[in-house]
Amino acid sequence: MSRVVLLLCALLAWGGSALRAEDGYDLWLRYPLVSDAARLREYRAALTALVVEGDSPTLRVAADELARGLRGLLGVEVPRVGRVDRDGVIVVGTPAGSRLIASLPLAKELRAVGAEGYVVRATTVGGRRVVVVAANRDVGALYGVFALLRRLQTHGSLRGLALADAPRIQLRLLDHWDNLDGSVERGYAGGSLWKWDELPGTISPRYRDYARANASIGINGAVLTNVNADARVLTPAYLAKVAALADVFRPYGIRVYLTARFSAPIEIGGLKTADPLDPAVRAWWRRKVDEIYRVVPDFGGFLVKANSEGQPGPQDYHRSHADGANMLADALAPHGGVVMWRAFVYSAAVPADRVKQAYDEFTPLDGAFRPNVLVQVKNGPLDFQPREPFHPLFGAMPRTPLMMEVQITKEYLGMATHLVYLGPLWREVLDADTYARGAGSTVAKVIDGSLFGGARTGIAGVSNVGSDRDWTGAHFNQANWYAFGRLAWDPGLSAAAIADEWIRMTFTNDPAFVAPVKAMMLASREAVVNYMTPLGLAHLMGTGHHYGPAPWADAGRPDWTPSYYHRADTLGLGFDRTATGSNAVAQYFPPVRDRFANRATVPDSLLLWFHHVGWNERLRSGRTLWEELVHRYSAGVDTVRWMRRTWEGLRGRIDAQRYAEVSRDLAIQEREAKWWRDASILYFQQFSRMPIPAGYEPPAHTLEYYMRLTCPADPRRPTCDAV
Ligand code: BDP
Repeated sequence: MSRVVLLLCALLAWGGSALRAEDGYDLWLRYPLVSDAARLREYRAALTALVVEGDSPTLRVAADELARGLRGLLGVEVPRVGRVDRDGVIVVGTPAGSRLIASLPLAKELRAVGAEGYVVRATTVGGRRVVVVAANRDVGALYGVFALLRRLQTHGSLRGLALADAPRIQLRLLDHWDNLDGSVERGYAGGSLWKWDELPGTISPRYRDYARANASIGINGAVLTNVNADARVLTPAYLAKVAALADVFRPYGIRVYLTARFSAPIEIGGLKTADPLDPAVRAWWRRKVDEIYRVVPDFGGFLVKANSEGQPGPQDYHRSHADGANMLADALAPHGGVVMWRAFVYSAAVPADRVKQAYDEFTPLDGAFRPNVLVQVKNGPLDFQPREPFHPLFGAMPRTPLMMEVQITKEYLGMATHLVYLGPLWREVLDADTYARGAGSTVAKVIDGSLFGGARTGIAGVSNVGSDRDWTGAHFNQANWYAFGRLAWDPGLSAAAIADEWIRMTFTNDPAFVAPVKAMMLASREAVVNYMTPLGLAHLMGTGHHYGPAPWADAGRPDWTPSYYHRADTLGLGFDRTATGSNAVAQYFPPVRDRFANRATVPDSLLLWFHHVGWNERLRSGRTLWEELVHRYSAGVDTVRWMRRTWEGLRGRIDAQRYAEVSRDLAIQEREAKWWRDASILYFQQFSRMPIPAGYEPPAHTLEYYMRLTCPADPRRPTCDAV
């Protein structure tokens, strides 16, 4: 077909597709025709053909992606050619595989970007204008291709194009909490993406699209299975399935990892014990690991949840976490695999303050782990709440590589339904200053290895990807997958910049859409903090489903109940974690410790996390605690209302299907924000015994009404219709 005809076809297709219904499957890789005419002309002149020297599965997918992207964005077929025979050739490759790339003066730039980085630049070859996508390894070239496409997708100029980038963190992983029966532990994005019953014979096309999406944001590993592990995944039948997935992911630079159930030697190995110092147990794991590497030669390693929430672990045999981790590490080391040992531990015995336990158990083990062990620490010391202070372990284990684990799936933040952009939450944690080595010792520097000079670095996000057509259960949840990848690659990126590129790529470059939607996204995290857990409150949700408000819930062990955390009484509200209380604050370095411990300096946002505050005490705003509480809860609802109005003003600017689906979810979110507010205010009012201050909306129902509500069992959208 001639170029003209192709162009016509593309234009026709575009005419109908500009606002065609979209279901979200294409994520941020939609590649619609560039709508800005000047940019389109610029791109068509600058990008006319493609040269890929060298051959490998990774280079092939890079070339395919580039061709696919250009076909959509430019509306023309960009031909593969053998050499630079015209202006506008894109040259992709590595110095090792491409003579052309090797001949260019890029050695210094390439040295600086390491194994996974890339250099993308406009230059000339034999007097012809070219765009070079160069890297040291093929996977870097793939990342460079995605960087170039991102530039086009966001309508950036190609003039003087000179990108050079490399990931600051080595292991950038998605942790899937997926079970072998196809369910997902609190995944809330539908069922598991992995069709274990069909594998290895049937390979869903979604696996490849999942890998493309991950590679486009630099994610280079996937833990396939739930931390609450099932030993069966280590049996030969399942390993064949795991190998099939690994084969699909490999060209995209993604390694697979598995969760290792500590008692597997007993459950599937027929041993009497799983004691990590027992020679038979050690030999069993060595054989098992060798077997895994026979089918998955680039297997990444194990993620382990041990002696936490009833999971088996080395303490069952009076051994330490280090004994357990090191045993697995010794089995993996000959193959280059790692152990990610989770610090999310708390024992069956209810501790005085649950948030202290990880620090108390792990700091004595600093330096005791093998070099291929990383300790994986949640961002905060409790459990993925809308807001927590940063985890005090960051900075406190200078001789141990600490990975950070964040939760992309929003277990405690409205799950699939609520629009909550997590970029600001993660930015807040990464920027938190631990003061471990004086001012500037941020969490980002702990996990990227620059503070203590550790050899291994990593970050993991609990995935929200599932089997829903839109992958994540709602369109805006895709932004959190995207933001996690971008921050894992560069923990210095701003939440606003990430939101900006995601909106442009996912919806439209129309400034009248981008600006208001970005504002919504950036306000959304503080909104959820306000309508669920303002002022440093935490863990007020219903037991089991973790969805709606239930500050009154009192079933189960004390440290799973809201009253353990909020400590409301007639005098005041909040958990005293200063020296007069649990003294958890002592786990932070000075001056952070002093700032949190002192009522005059603790930020309002963490006030009730660290202090029990009298109902009539005045806060910085001049309002009393009770007034401020009502104020914040109300502000959270107001923000959601504003988000909804903002969205209503955008009708017609994007396709109808996604617009309508977001509208539907925002309506649910508004209803539920009010549910949270009203139920929480009424509950705390029993203790404050004060009226709702003038000017604030009265709750819609009585406290008894909210206490009687039960959520339907659908964990994806367990909205209480009666709210
Ligand atoms: C909590 C979840 C639970 C997980 C646990 C974990 O409620 O389902 O198993 O964390 O991280 O957030 O191990």
